[in-house]
Amino acid sequence: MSEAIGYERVGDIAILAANNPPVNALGHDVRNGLVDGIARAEADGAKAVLIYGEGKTYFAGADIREFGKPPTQPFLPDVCTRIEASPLIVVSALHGTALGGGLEIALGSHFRIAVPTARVGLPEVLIGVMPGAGGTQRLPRLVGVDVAVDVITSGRQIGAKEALAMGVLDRVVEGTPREIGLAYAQELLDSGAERRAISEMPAPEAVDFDALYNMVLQKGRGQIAPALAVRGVQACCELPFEEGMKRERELFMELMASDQRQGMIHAFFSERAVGKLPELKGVAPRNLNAVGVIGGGTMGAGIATAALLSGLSVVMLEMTAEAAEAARGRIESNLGGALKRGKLSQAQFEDLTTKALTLATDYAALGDVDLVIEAVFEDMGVKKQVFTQLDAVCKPGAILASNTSYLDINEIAACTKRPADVIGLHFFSPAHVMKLLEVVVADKTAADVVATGFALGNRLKKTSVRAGVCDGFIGNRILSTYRTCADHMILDGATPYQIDKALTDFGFAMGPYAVADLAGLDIGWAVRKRKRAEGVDPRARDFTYADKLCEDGHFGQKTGTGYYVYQAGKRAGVPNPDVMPLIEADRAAQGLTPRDFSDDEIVRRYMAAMVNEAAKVVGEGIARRPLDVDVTLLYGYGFPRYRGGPLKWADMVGLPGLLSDMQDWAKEDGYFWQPAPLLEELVAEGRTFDDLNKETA
Ligand code: 3H9
Repeated sequence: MSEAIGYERVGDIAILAANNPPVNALGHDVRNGLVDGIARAEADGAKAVLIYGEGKTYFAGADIREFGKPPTQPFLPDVCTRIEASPLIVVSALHGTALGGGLEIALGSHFRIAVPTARVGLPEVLIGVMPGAGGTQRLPRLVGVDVAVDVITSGRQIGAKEALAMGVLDRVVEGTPREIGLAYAQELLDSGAERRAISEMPAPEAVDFDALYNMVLQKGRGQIAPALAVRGVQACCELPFEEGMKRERELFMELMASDQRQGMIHAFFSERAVGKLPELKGVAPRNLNAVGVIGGGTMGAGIATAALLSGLSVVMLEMTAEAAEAARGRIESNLGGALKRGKLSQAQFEDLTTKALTLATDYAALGDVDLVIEAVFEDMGVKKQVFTQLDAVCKPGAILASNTSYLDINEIAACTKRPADVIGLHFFSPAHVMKLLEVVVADKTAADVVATGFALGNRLKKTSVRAGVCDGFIGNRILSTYRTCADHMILDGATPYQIDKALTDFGFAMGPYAVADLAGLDIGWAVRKRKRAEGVDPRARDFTYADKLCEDGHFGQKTGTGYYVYQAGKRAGVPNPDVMPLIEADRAAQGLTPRDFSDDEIVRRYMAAMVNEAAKVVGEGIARRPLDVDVTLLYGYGFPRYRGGPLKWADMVGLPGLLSDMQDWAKEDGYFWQPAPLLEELVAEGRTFDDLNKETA
C-alpha cells in the first residue's frame, strides 16, 4: 500500500483514507493506493469499502503538476473502473471540494454521502481539459444531458444541497466524513443494499449535439475544452459505456496536447504564485481594522464598498457634506447590488451603511484609521496636498496609500515624513467588482507595508500583483504601448472596428476601442495632453483624430457616442459615422496612403507590442517575474485566459519569430519597434519567459 492511502478495518468495512496534503490530489501514489486498497479489502473479507480524505478535503482532482509529463499507470479512468467493478459496496464520503477526478472517483463509487459544506464539480474546462476519468460518461447517466452539460461546460462548484437535489449525492449529513461514511456503509450493509454501478445504468436519449457543440463553442469565445466536453457527453448517449470511455480518453488527450491547456494551467499556477514574494517571507502585515478612503467618486466608492464587504470599517472623506452624501449614495447603490443578489441580508446592509461607514469632511476624522487610500483627482499637486495633510493627522504606523494609476509614488512619498509607510494600491474600476490590485512598491516602502497591501488584497478577495514605480506601473504602461500600436495601424489603413473584431476573435473580452469607449475617451485625451506637455520624442508618430473626436463631445459610453454609438438600453454599440472621416482627414494631413491589414497582421502587431513592452517591464524590474505581467493582463485587461497571458502566449508562439517581426517593422518605425533588451537576451540564449519564472520561483 502507498502511504498516500491508509488502510484500516472497522468491522465489515475497510476504510481507505487519503492523506496527500494539501488537497489530496490524485497523483501516482494515491491512484496506486486506491487500486491496492480495493484489492486488499476484497482479499481481506470486508463487505464494504469507505473512501474519504484526511485533512481539508476529499480528492480535489487529478494532480495537475503531473500534466504535460508522460502519464504513469494506473491511469485515473482505470482506477474509477476498478473501484466500480468491485463486488464490495463502495461508499465515498465527501467533504471540502470533490472536484474533477475527485468527483469521478466518487461517481465510480456505488454510494455518495457528503457533509453539508462539501462542494462538488467538474472544473476541468477551467484548466483547459475536460473530465477524463468517466465524468462525461457517468454524470449524464445519473443526472441527464442538460444538467451534465451545464456542470461540465461551466466547471462551476455545486453546493451539497444542490448536488443532492440533482442526484449526484445520495445523502447529506452533518459530521466528519469518516463518521458519516462509516454509519452509511453500515446501514447499507444492514439493509442488504446491492452495489450500484452508474456505468450499468441506461444512457440518456441523444439530443441535437451539433447545435449544442456550436452554441458552447461560441459562448467560449475561442476556448475549445467546453465544446469538446459536449462531444464526450454525446459519446455517452450514442456509444456503449466502454466505447464512450475510449472516446472520452481521446478527446481528453487532444486537449492535454493543446496550447490552451498549457495556457490555462499556467494561469492557475501563476495566480497562486503572484502573492508569494521571497521578500515577504516571514514578514507580518500590520493590523487592519479601520480604513479611510479619500474621494467618493466611482473609484473611491468602489474601494469603500469592497472594504465594507470585507468587514473593515470605513471613514469616507469628501470635500463637502453634499459630496460625502453623494458618496454614500454610490456606496449604497453598490451594496444594493449585493443585497439584490442575496449576498447581503437587509440587516447586514443596514449595519454596513450606518455603523461601519462614517462620512467626514475633516481630515481629523482619519486620525485613528490603520490605512488610508486616496482616490482623488489624478494631479500631482492635488495628491501632494492630500499626503501632506495625511502626514499631519494620521497616527504613527498608519499606512498612506495612493490609488493613482500612473503618478510617481516616490514623489508622493517624499512630501511626507514617513515615506516607509507610503505605498500605491492601484484598484481597477469598478473596484468592488474587478479582481486585480496592483501593489505599487516605492523605493522606501517598508516590507511590512507591502505585506499589508497583499493582506488587504486577500481580504478584499483580489488577486494582488507587486509592481514597481513607473508611468502606468505594469498594466497601464503595457496598455499604453499596445494601444499606440493599434492607433498606428489605424493611421496606416485599419479601422477601429476591424481591430476590435480581430482582437475579440483572438479571445479578448473587448477590443481596445470598445474598451476606450467604456473607460471614457476623455481619459486617453488627458493622458495625451499631459504627455505632449511633458515633451514627446519627435520620432514618435502622432495623430489628432482621437482628440478631435473628444473636442466634438464624443466621450464614449457616458455621452452615448465614442468610437461607437450606443442606443439606450444596449451595451454594444454600432460604428459612429463621425469617426472614419476624422481618421481619413488625419491620414490625408499626414500624407499617408491607407493599406489593407489582415486580421492576422493586426493580432501579430498588437501582441508583439504588448509582449515587447511587457519584456521591458520585467527587464526593468517593474514586474518581478513574467508571470506577474500575465496575471495583470488576465485579471485587469480582459486577456483570454486560455492563452495564459501575453508572455506565456509569446513563449508558445516562439520568441525568435516575434523578435524577427519587430526587427522587420523597425525598418518602417525604428522608434516604436525598439526590441526590449530582455527579449533579445532570451532569444540569443534560446530561453523563454517561463524559464525566467522558474528561475525566480
Ligand atoms: C482532473 O481532475 C482531470 C481528470 O478529470 C482526468 C484525469 C485523467 N493538483 O487553490 P489553493 C495546490 S483535472 C495539484 O491555494 P484553496 C495548489 O497549487 C483537476 N495541486 O487552495 C496550492 O499549492 P501551493 C480538476 C493542486 O483552498 C494548494 O494545492 N481539479 C491541485 O483556495 C492549495 O490550493 C481542479 O481543477 C491539483 N488538482 O482551493 C481543482 N489543486 O500551496 C483545482 C490545488 O503550493 N484546484 N493544488 O500554492 C482548486 O480549484 C483549488 O485549489 C481548491 C482549493 C478549490 C481545490
